[in-house]
Amino acid sequence: MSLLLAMTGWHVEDWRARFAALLPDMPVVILGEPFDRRSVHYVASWKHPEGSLSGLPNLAAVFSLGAGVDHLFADTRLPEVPIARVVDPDLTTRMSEYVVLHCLRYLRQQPRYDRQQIDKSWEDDRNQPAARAVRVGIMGLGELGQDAARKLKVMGFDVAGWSRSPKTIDGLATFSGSDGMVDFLGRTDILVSLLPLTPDTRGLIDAKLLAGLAQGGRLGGPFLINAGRGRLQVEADILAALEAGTLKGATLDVFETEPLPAESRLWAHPAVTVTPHNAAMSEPEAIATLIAAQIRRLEAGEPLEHVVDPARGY
Ligand code: NDP
Ligand code: OXD
Repeated sequence: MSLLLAMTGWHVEDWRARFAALLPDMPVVILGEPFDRRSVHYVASWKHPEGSLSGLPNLAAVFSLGAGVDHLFADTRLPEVPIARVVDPDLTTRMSEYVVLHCLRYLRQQPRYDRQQIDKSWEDDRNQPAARAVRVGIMGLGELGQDAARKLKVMGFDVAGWSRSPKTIDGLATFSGSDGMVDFLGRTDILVSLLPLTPDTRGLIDAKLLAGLAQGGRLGGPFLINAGRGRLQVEADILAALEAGTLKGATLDVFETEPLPAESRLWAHPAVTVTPHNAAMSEPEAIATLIAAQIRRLEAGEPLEHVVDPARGY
């Protein structure tokens, strides 16, 4: 019985070493190296090549090495076995750090001071809004969205959230579905996207959505932070809104095409911050520990945790 690691773009050896230490009785095999397909009971995947998981007759479960599972559902030949994703405090904490960092950068006007420093310009217009006067709207109130909301509230921001199904969360204004969208956007100065990529969310951050954001807020216009998935956003619409001045700035960790192509205008845009899809990286120590515990649960006849619903796509 073996665990197959099927990943692209990450350091597979770090994961192999970590899983081998955690599961000493389970051989760890790597996609691309020779292995017996009948021996594979478990797969840990990050963007495995399409079709590479078919023909594994004893497969019992597939583990996403990230919180998102769109990379799995992109495979039209994905075996029909239970799929579990990452829900882990290490990853969640990393994402909240990213969200709080970039909300604070906008609150404290840091991009502007970075530009002033390059110009050796000492300008202070004495306009520093309080966090309580800045309205953050989080799209996606799941594991990541709710933790980010809690931490933004500790910093004093006025936080609301939007999700697919209605929610009641202490101290948080909540909105849901297409009915709640207009009111949610209309009270948002900093829009944070922590949505999964599904057929319903693809292309959601477009010209229409951006036009609905609050224009009269204390930051002088709205900002966007997208750390969900790149295909949620229409990059041409973001650039157009920045150029029209209806969007003041954007921090993007994820892109329609990754790595972000050299010719993308986002790279050099003065109002755009680009990070290389690492808002919340999966750290092998923490995430292999989570998956090894899941495998031990299955081996002990206990149910898998954090199972995703293929019909919802997340
Ligand atoms: P969860 O599944 O816990 O939460 C997803 C949230 O999105 C839920 O609140 C859900 O609503 C909401 N949602 C889903 N579809 C819709 C829709 N059509 N309309 C409105 N709301 C919707 O996911 P996580 O919080 O754990 O992760 C979110 C995403 O973050 C991941 O899928 C991944 O894409 C991204 N991510 C990015 C990382 C990075 O480094 N950039 C790292 C980790 C994750 P409801 O509550 O009603 O179900
Ligand atoms: C994830 C990611 O989904 O890193 O965990 O994008």
